[in-house]
Formats: sequence, structure tokens, C-alpha cells
Amino acid sequence: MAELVTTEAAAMLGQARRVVVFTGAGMSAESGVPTFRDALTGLWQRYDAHALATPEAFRDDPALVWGWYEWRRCAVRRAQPHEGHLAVAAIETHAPHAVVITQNVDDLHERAGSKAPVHLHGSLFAPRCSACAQPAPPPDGTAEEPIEGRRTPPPRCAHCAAPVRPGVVWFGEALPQQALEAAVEEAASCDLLLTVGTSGLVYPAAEIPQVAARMGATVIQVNPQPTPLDAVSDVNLRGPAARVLPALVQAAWGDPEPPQSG
Ligand code: BJW
Ligand code: ZN
Repeated sequence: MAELVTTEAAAMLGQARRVVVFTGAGMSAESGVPTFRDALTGLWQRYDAHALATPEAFRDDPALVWGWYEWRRCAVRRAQPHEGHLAVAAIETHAPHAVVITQNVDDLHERAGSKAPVHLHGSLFAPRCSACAQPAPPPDGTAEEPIEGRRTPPPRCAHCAAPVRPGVVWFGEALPQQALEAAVEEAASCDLLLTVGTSGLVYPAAEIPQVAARMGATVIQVNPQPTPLDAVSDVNLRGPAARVLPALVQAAWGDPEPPQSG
């Protein structure tokens, strides 16, 4: 434990009354879900964000974009939450008030037992019509899994027949208003914010830890690498989420069992 978390960080977490856990792609990395910007493994190293994660990309080539998101959705369905996700859910049971605010479009927090994570960038599991915004069911599990790089024409909306789009937030799009408002409110009123596995480069989400810091909350960062959020963090725990978070929860409240080393 000693090299993973500090007693100072554990004491701060154990004493906090209102906690925000703010997560990014690094939270899911050890479940096998790739991040976006890591040097060797990030999605944006292999794929062009402008050709896949913008409204213009979907308008120009809906089958390319839909196929890529279906490939990712199927990969997430096969992934499992790790010990770090379970530790986040444990924080929700220990702290008097705690909420997860995530930039992730997977459902690993929910599957680990987190109650109602706020999804700032939408979800792979909530497709909607690109014209009338009616929710559309994700294709069922019996459909053929798209292989990487395969174009897959999107389904048509049952109401207006326009193409269905992934329910995620692309560059240049507004974040869901209710989620953003809830996130800002929680950040402004928390006394401790734990930021985990985010590069802190994408706005307005990156404002959330900054809001908490400005309002006087303690900020603890969990990330193996330095980020711009180092500047607002009171404590930097340099390590992977699946190891640091269980150790932090263990040191703060005495459970869950610390992960086996080696
Ligand atoms: C580990 C680990 C382990 C590894 N354990 N850690 C101000 C300045 C300049 C530009 C802008 C600005 N404000 C807004 C913009 C534009 C833009 C933006 O921010 N661009 C920047 C890139 C410069 N923002 C937008 O366009 C946003 N919309 C907007 O501003 O709308 C305005 C508007 C208002 C009103 C009307 C209309 C418009 C929308 C942003 C949407 C972002 N979408 C994506 C894709 C989602 C769908 C998908 O999944 O495909 O969201 S991009 C991608 O980045 C994804 C992520 O949620 C987001 C953040 O990435 P994240 O999570 O931080 O991941 P990484 O990979 O960057 O970092 C991983 C970290 O984990 C690293 O630090 C590792 O070290 C660490 N790590 N392993 C712990 N095991
Ligand atoms: Zn429609």
C-alpha cells in the first residue's frame, strides 16, 4: 500500500462528506478498453478523430462511423469491470454522499455497482435518431459482430426513417445539458474530488476538477502520467486505477481486500 497511496490521501477521503469521482478513459484501460491519447495504445493513434468522432464524419460516411462504434460497443460488452471500478462503488457506500461523473461511454461503472453515474459524453448503449432524436435500441446480441474497420450501415429510425446515430458526444457538439449542470453542481459543492484516468485535455469536461478546486475542495488525482490537472491537485497518486483505488479505499475504510501484488 505504502508506495501506492499516502496516508494523507486516505485520511482526506475517509473524512470527506461529499465526494465526486471524476473518471476518464484510463479508468477502463485495465478492463481492456483503450484510451484515446496514450502514446502506443490510444485510439487516436490508430484512427482519425475527425473522420470518426464528429457530426460531419457521420453525415459524410454514416456506415464507417456506425461500424466503428458498433465494433467498440461489442468490445465493451465483452469487457469486465476491474477492482478499481469496484473500489469506486465502495466509495459510494462509505462516503455520506458520493457521485461518479464520467467522460466514459462504456457501462463499466454501472456493472461494478455504481448507482447513477453521470455520463458527460453519452453512452455507446443509447443510440438515437440523427434527425428526430428518438431513442433507438442498440442492435441485439445475435446480430453479427462487426469486425474492425467494417462499414455497417446504421439502422433507420422507426419514427422518421433517418439514420440512427451513436448516443455519444462528438467534437463540436454540446454536452447533455442536464448531465453537465449536475456535474458542475456536484463539483461546486463537494469537499473532495478524485480524478481518475483522464488527460484533462477535453473541455468543458476538464473544467469539472477545476471547479471543485476553485471552490475549495481537495483534489486527488490517480494517473500513472502527469497531466494538466496536476496543477489543481493536492495529491498526485501516480499509478494505475485498478491498483491505486482499492489500496486507497482499503486505507480509508479498511475494505475491500487490497489487490494481490505481482
Ligand atoms: C490511466 C491508466 C490507468 C492510462 N489508470 N489512468 C477550449 C480550448 C480548445 C478547444 C476547446 C475548448 N473548449 C471546447 C473545445 C473543443 C473540444 C475540445 O475540448 N477539444 C480539445 C481536444 C482541445 N470540445 C468539444 O468539442 C466538446 N464540445 C463543445 O465544446 O461544445 C461546444 C458547444 C456548445 C454549445 C453548442 C454546440 C457546441 C465535446 C467534446 C466531446 C469529446 N468526445 C470524445 C469522444 C466520445 C465518443 C467516443 O468515445 O468516441 O470523448 S473525445 C474523447 O476525449 C472522449 C473522452 O471522453 C475525452 C476525454 O479523454 P480522456 O477520458 O481524458 O482520455 P485520454 O485518452 O485523453 O486520457 C487517458 C488518461 O488515462 C491519460 O492521462 C493516461 O495517462 C491515463 N491512464 N492508463 C489510470 N491504468
Ligand atoms: Zn427519427
